[in-house]
Order: sequence, then C-alpha cells, then structure tokens
Amino acid sequence: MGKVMSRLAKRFLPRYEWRIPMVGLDSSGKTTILYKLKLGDTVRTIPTIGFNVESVEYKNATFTIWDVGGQQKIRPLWRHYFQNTIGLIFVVDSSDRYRIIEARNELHNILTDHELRNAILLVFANKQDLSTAMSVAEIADKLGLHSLQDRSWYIQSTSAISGQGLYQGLDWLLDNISTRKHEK
Ligand code: G3D
Ligand code: MG
Repeated sequence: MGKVMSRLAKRFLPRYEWRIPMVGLDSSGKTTILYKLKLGDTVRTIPTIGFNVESVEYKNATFTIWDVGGQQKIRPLWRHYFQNTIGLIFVVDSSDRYRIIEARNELHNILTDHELRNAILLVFANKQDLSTAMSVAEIADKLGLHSLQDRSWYIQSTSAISGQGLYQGLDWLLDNISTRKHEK
C-alpha cells in the first residue's frame, strides 16, 4: 500500500528542482555530506579541488547540490555558483573552535552577494558526534545568525558520518522554499 501510494504521489504531485550551493570552510564535511545523501554510505574523501555536484532526489524534489571547495584560494569562486539561488547550505565543523570566526566572516561575506538576496539559509552544524563539538546554540551565536536581517535561516545539528540530521535539514529547505515554488 505504502509503495503504491508513493508511486502515485511520484506521478501526480508536482515535482520541483532546485539548485542548492553548499559552501563552508575546507574540512567542514561538505563532500562527506554529499556522498552520504547520494549513496547512503560514507566514502573516503579527498580535498576538493574544483567542486562536486550531485542530484539528490528527496520527496517531491530534486536537489542539485553543488559542493564547492572550501580552501581559502578557491573561496572567491563560490560566487559563480550563486546565480538565482533560492537556498544555500553552509556547513560548519562544530569541533573547530579555532576557525569558527573565519567561518562567520566567510558566511557574512557571501551573504552580501546580490544573487543570494532571496536565498534562505540552512546551516549544518556538522560533526556533532565528536565530544569536542560546540552546541548548536553556541554555533548560532558565534556565526552571528541572530543578527541576520531579512533572512530566513535554520541551523541543524548533523553528523555526516552517520547521516544524522541531514534529511531534517532538507525537510526544512523543502518546507521553506515551497512558498516560492519553481515548478519543473
Ligand atoms: P570538505 O569537503 O568540507 O572539505 P570532507 O570536508 O567531507 O572532506 O571531510 C573532512 C574530514 O572530516 C574527513 O575526515 C571526514 O571524514 C570528516 N567528517 C566529515 N563529516 C564528519 C562528521 O560528521 N563527523 C566526524 N567525526 N567527522 C566528519 P578525513 O579523516 O578523511 O580527513
Ligand atoms: Mg570536499
């Protein structure tokens, strides 16, 4: 019955397709997240030189997630992926206290981009499985999320290794993007 319903839903519900850039400092876990969503499995990662891109089908949506590398020298390239973006994922390594301010600065810097003026923001507070991880509340504070003006945002605790939290984050994106539907 469930299967029949989901097949029917697939057939008759409108389908949406969104392009979602995923950015964040190097080693925050972007590539691991992408592969976990794509394969339901963890793969070994290598430092991302250019970018990875994967289409992830979830509910009645296809998210084309662009994992743009996070090394300092390629961060200026992030902007090229922002055209008409209605949702942005920013990934933070919750255990990296040393670079949380750098992450904050990068985030606030990219949010000034004109192409992102209507984009909603999903923050993945990743590596929550580590005992040294900062709490989601502390990360929200340190990233200055409460100071964002006219921006719908949400911070989700995740562990890309286990997959915990990833789909809850996508649910938030789906629920909040759906007010400005881009029907396929
Ligand atoms: P990036 O694509 O943002 O640069 P990666 O980051 O996906 O390459 O991940 C960097 C390292 O962090 C990898 O470890 C990866 O396994 C690890 N990692 C990613 N997500 C998590 C998580 O949720 N929890 C923990 N504990 N580790 C995570 P290596 O050792 O391969 O460098
Ligand atoms: Mg990577």
